[in-house]
Parts: sequence; C-alpha cells; structure tokens
Amino acid sequence: MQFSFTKWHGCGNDFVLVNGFKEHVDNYADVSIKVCDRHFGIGADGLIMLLPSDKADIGMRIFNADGSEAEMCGNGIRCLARFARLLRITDKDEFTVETGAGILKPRIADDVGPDMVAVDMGMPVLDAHDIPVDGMGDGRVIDKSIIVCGKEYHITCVSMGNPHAVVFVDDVESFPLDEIGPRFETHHIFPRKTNTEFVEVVDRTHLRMRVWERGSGITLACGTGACATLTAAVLNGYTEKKAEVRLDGGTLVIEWKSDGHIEMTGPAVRVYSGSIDL
Ligand code: ZDP
Repeated sequence: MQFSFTKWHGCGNDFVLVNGFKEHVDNYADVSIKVCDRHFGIGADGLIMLLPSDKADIGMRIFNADGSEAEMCGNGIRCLARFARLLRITDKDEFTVETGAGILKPRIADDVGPDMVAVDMGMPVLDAHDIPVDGMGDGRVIDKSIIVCGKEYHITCVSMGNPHAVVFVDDVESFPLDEIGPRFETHHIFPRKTNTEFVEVVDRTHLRMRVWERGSGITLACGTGACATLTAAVLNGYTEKKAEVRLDGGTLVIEWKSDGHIEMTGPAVRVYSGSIDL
C-alpha cells in the first residue's frame, strides 16, 4: 500500500496527515503504529486522517502512536484546518470539522499571526461519569486526592472529548514525567485511561505545562491538554479565564469564554510532504 502524506506539527506535537479524499489507507491503527515509529517509520506522535463528512465541512480521525484511536486532538485539528485549506478542500476561513468530540470550529487566524489557527473547542465536560472517572462520586472532580506509586497527588479532571487529569505541582521541570506519567495513564480510576498534565502556576495569566499522553507518552505539546489545564486552573481559582499555556514545544493561548466554550489559539506548521510504501 502506497500513499502520500504531509508531516505537520503544532508546538512540536507532530503528526502524519493523510488526505483521505484521495489516498486509500486500510487499517488506520496498524498504519499509525508504523508511520509514527521514529526509527523505522516517518516519526510522529499520531496519524490524522482528513476525511469527508456528511455532518460537517470535513471529518477528522486521530490515532495515537500505539494505534489507539482518540476522540479529539487539539494540536492536530489546527494542522488539519491548514491542511484542508492548502488542499483547497475548503476556501472558507472558518469551517466545521466532525470529530469524536462532536463538531468543532477552526478559524484560520492570519490576523493573529502566520500559521495561526483558533479553534472553538466546545464546552469542557466536567461530570465524573462523562469524563470518565470512577470512584470519585458524582459531579466534578476538583482537587481530589489520588495515590499513585505510594504518593498522594491532587487531580482535577476534565474531558475535552478525550479524558484529562490535571495535577498542579511546585516544580514541573524536575518532575519525573516518564516514571509517573504512565502510572496515571493506567490507574484503575480511569476506565478509558487518561492523558495527564503536570502544571506549574506561574501567575494569573501564565501556566507551564508538561504532558504524558494516553497512547503516545511524553509529547512536546497537547492542545486538548492545554484546554483542560486552563479549565482546571480556573476551577481551582489559580488563573483568570484567559491564560498562556507554555508547553515544551511552544505556547498556546486558551480562553474560557462567557458562552462556556473553550477557545484555543496556536500555530500549525507544515514540515514536508512525501509518500510511503508499506
Ligand atoms: O486522548 C488521547 O489519547 C491523546 N493522546 C490524543 C492526542 C491529543 C493531542 N496531543 C492534542 O493536542 O490534543 C494531539
């Protein structure tokens, strides 16, 4: 099977994007594992398929490096938006994308800066059952205690279509992400596993975040994770409703708007195009 792809990244969170209007790819999960491999493949954190949709202007499916499918991908949807425009699949500046987290709206934000895309990410989901988180009762999970590797942490849980646990820490740079991250991912209270963000509050409009992603491990950035982080920071009273989230690979601006929707603004950069024979 041979197909063309374009490599993109958003704040260093990198993806292989395939134009499913034209290219034929079978078994997305298997292909994702192969193309994401940084030694034997192209190298990426995930595979994103641009697909036709009968509910929205375009459709998106995202697969992690381990082949698991995620409902949504914040950095990926910005890349997908620029990709669709470049391919002239749409000429609109603002359009709709069908995702596993519902229909979301990216806007090509040339007014903000080159490469920038702003996305209406919808409303954060805060009910434990819907995230999902077990054993934390009904309603919101804000600053709740959890034991991981014999140590107590406090989590605030948010779904942006995909599940996130946000942990505020004193020193994120020295935090042993590779050791503790996977223990959160597979902790029994998360029936669909979880992405985990470790976050330092810099001031009321700045957060510093590092992520352990479900299905992909440490990545340089996580768009849905940045949205979950701002939501959690507001719920805990740490920041204003608009803040900059600094990730290992760049910065995203996140705002919890008065209509309850989260808006994420950040870059989507095309790296190169190629074709692969699997
Ligand atoms: O939910 C998951 O399994 C994530 N690993 C999906 C990818 C999220 C992403 N990093 C983002 O930017 O939201 C792409």
